[in-house]
Amino acid sequence: MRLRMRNKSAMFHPMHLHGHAFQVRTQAGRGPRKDTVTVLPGRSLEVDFDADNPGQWLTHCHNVYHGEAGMMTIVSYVE
Ligand SMILES: [Cu+2]
Repeated sequence: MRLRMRNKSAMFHPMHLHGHAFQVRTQAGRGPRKDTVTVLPGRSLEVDFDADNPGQWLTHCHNVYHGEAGMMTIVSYVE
């Protein structure tokens, strides 16, 4: 699966996906494997992960006050 995250704000957002590690896509190809990646202001990035853990997984900004303000959603899939 591929997630594309776009940061339209002027703030840094460390985005976290529960239940998986993902691989950050870079211009050079495959970047580091992580479970949290900072999306820079005005930038976007893509991450790939194996959909091998079916369920409902929270994904959110790790700045808690951002998550509480709404930067939180569910990634959900079945086997
Ligand atoms: Cu944030």
